[in-house]
Amino acid sequence: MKLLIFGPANSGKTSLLKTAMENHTFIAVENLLPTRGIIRETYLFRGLLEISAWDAGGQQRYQDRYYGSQEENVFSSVDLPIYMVDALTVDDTVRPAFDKFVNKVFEKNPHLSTIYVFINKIDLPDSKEEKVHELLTKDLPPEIHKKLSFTPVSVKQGSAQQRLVSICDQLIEKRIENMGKLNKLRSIVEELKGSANGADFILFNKRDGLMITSTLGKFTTQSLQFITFQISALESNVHEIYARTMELRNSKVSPLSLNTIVMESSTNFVIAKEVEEHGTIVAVSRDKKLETIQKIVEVLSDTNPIFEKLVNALEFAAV
Ligand SMILES: Nc1nc2c(ncn2[C@@H]2O[C@H](COP(=O)(O)OP(=O)(O)O)[C@@H](O)[C@H]2O)c(=O)[nH]1
Ligand SMILES: [Mg+2]
Repeated sequence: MKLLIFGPANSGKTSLLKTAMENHTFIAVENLLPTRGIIRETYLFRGLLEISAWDAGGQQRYQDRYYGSQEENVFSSVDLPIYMVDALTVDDTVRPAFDKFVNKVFEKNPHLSTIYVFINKIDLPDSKEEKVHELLTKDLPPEIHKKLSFTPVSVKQGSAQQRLVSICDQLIEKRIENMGKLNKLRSIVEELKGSANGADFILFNKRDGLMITSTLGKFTTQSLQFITFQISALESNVHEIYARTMELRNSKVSPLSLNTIVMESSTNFVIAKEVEEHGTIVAVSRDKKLETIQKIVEVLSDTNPIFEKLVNALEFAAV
């Protein structure tokens, strides 16, 4: 699936992709260098939908190439076109650049139903999103206007990412192959639950941190804010102690891998485990019996057939 994001330099395009698809915080991407030319990146959104994102640097010298020698390559076979403008700039360059993009996208992709327009940075006090909307829509032919979907957003506050996620979710629901993958993963997490005293399992996609599926159906959580479990002071201390213990036992030290974390509340166990490089699964037990934790650990062990099935299903989705 090809996502093409366009718009003037500095409107927030790269910030949006990095925060929504790679789970970086806004602060981490605040000092990005301007994008030079087009950057292409492949994402597996929610572990299900393969997205090839084309992020087009906005400077004029690049713009000329997009509409010149690179036109066929840039504008053909677009599935998800996004135009991003900032809500502060109202000058006479804004509308011609927008018209050019809209016309070219529909010319090259006559069957596309929607171009999504993000009016960004509405968190800023001098944001003029209504003026910008007016500027972009004034005297637009109705047949074009009805194919444009405008949303005032802020990458800084997270509403732009929410909007992008919901657009991509709609795409997943329209695609049979994505729904097939999702149903398969759903039935695997149900199997895990059936073998673990009814514990609930929630599966996350690692790169974007978004939930893929769970035994509780769809619900919203924050995206997981880690890519791999971080080695903190505690873990390096544990490693020291382990190494020393093995030395005193005259045994070999094998590398400690931190891919499972067990926590407890007064009534539950909560276990988080990495599913190879693709995902992270979190289990919440129904009780605090030792037998339950044993079952969860067992079912999540690398050699358990259900867990293997989960790894394979996620790998398959990643192909
Ligand atoms: N206040 C505010 N700043 C933003 C927002 N989105 C992006 N920025 C900032 O705008 C600048 C340009 O962002 P960038 O993603 O590089 O824009 P691009 O040229 O369109 O890729 C960066 O300093 C971002 O931190 C937003 O929603 N609010
Ligand atoms: Mg950029």
